[in-house]
Amino acid sequence: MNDNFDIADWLEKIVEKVNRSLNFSLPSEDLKPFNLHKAMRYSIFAGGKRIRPAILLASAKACGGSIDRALPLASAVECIHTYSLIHDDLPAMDNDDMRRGRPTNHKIFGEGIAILAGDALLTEAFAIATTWNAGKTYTHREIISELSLYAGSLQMVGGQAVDLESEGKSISIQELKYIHERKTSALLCLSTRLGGMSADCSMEQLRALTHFGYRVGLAFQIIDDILDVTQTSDKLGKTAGKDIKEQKATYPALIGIERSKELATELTKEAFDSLEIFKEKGIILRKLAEYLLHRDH
Ligand code: GRG
Repeated sequence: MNDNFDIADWLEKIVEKVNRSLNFSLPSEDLKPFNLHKAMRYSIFAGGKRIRPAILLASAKACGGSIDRALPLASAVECIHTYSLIHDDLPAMDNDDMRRGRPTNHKIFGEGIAILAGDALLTEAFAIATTWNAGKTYTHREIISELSLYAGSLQMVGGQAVDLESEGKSISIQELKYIHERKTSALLCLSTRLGGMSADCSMEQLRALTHFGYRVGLAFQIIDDILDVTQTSDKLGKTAGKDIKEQKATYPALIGIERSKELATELTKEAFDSLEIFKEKGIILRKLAEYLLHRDH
């Protein structure tokens, strides 16, 4: 594998694989309760970029593992991510009408079913993770513990709670970092870690993957904040310009667009440094981080 590695092409193949795996794992729309299963599948197959599964699978490759073996863990993380988006869009949270280029889940299925679809996707994530074939280093107990920690109140849900309570208040850059680390970096760290664990990674590799996931996660959120100001709703597949309208604290609002871009670039460079121990096997992670830094949606 060399520097000409085509990340867009690789991502396209990964999206297909992850979609096949999710289609296999999730209950069919023909099973009762029909509407609930329809709602779960509506958001899962709405065209998400599958960034977290891609990072998980690239982390497995960096540690010499196989994509097919890591796939159930990639699907589990995507279920958690999609649940968080469905719940985030609810009127009680961010109150959004558009996600992944379509009306949000509650706009189609109603708030009650949207809440339940999110609940069921979160639960399904744990069921899918149990179908993973454990190797010689990490057990299901460790995998479940990772999923619970990074998705729970100390990480993703915690970030969302502080974000919710900060609405309409002016917050410091430290507080904004606390929110971003949990709302966004947490699932990216979870992805890198599970990818490594699926491949029996060493402690040193796990530390490097955690460092990489954390930096790329923060950079990802800063870019997300910038795109909210610079792109159209059509391009993003969700309502653009919402952060300014609702006077939300974001990196561009606190430090300006140019400094935010510099910060995302610095974080990505730091993420590259943590890939050194993987030598040429880290190329997909490196290409992914570069791709995410320059993305336009
Ligand atoms: C409701 C428990 C709970 C948590 C919500 C993920 C989240 C926390 C809120 C969604 C809003 C937001 C800005 C989250 C930060 C992470 C982020 C940028 C999500 C969007 O991820 P993409 O761009 O989306 O990978 P796709 O649709 O491509 O999967």
